[in-house]
Amino acid sequence: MKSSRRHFMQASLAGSAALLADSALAQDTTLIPGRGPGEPIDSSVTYADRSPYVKDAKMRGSANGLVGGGFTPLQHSRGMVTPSGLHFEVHHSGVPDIDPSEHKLLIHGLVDDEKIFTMENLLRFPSVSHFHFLECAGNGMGEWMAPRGKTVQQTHGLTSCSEWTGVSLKVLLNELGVRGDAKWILAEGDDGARMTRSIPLWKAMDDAFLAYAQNGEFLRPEQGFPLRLIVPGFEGNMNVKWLRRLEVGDKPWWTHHENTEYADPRPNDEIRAFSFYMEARSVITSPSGGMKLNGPGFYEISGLGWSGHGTVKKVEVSTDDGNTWQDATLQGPVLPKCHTRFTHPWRWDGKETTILSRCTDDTGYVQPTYDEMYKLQGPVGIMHNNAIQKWHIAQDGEITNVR
Ligand SMILES: Nc1nc2c(c(=O)[nH]1)N[C@H]1C(S)=C(S)[C@@H](COP(=O)(O)O)O[C@H]1N2
Ligand SMILES: [Mo]
Repeated sequence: MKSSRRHFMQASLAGSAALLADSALAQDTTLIPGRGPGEPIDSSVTYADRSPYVKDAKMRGSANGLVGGGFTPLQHSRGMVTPSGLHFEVHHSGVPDIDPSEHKLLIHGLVDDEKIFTMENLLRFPSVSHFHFLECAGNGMGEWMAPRGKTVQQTHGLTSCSEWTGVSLKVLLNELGVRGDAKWILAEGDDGARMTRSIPLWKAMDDAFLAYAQNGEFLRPEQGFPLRLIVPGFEGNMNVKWLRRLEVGDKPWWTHHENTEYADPRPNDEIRAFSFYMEARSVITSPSGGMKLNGPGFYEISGLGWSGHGTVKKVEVSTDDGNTWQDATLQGPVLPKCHTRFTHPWRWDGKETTILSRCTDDTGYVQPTYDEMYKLQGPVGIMHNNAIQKWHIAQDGEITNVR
């Protein structure tokens, strides 16, 4: 357990051996007496609630009406999984009400055998299950020009992480027989938006899958019930929800979302279409914007790192505005294309400072600063903002987004 020893050593290096000063501990040392029986068991409950004392971890809406969705309260997150009821949502035309017994998936185009699958058919195929993050390419788009979000929910809340279960796309395509000239696949959703995206065939044959379950149960309506595409590590938009049609072709379709919103500006007036990957990013979720430190002393800095290219190799934390950096502990599990929790012990001396984190993935790619992002996209970029996030800590402990 090398990492936990390092963790402990860093903690003791940061000051005296005791992590919490006596004044920070409960003063009343009377033992709590044993309890009598609890509430009678309610056998009519069909789906359990959270503790009534847990009220703060709430979704936060970004829009009303049909276009928009909700942000994950990352400041309250622990570990690497997002509870399904707190998974962020982005809808382009509301959430359709689909009866799974009537839902069908058509696979056609450059295949030997065109087929329509019912949900019952799909559930009979061999299943796969993987933990993956899903991040909207527009996560943090409001932050390009100036720090705007108060909390990490507002600045980074369009990323979440679930265990997804379903059928490997390769297995289905092999069932139909893909023709030699095939290179791309169009995925189409069964919502009013008819969301369509072109997926390269190599990705479809690599690790893409059709998910019908999330965190141990069938998908939430908001996550695409009864069937969605999961394209691990690729921008959220390509993970088409309420999937109804896959068309195999020999070139991309250049759909609305490929032509406009999801293309990125590059130097010399060039545009990068088909960015695909969500590149390595990290953010400190605690302490973070909108929180207040309760006096000097020990705090655990905790956050999430992720990369659409593979696994998180390391996350470094700076508690002095980027002058010095230390390796954080990766809490594990460390899985490919998945949120990875990092922690770092810190003793705050009560002085004004800025804390930030920087992620490196297993390709060697290092999360950029805003200055580096500007060189690439200009200050008016919209999508694929993976720049380093800074939180300022004032002398009174107040934490603000300085980006
Ligand atoms: N059919 C359909 N699929 C869709 C969308 C949509 O509006 N309709 N939104 C996309 C976008 S922009 C994102 S970021 C992800 C969000 O997935 P989630 O709502 O499950 O978090 O779904 C994608 N798939
Ligand atoms: Mo998105």
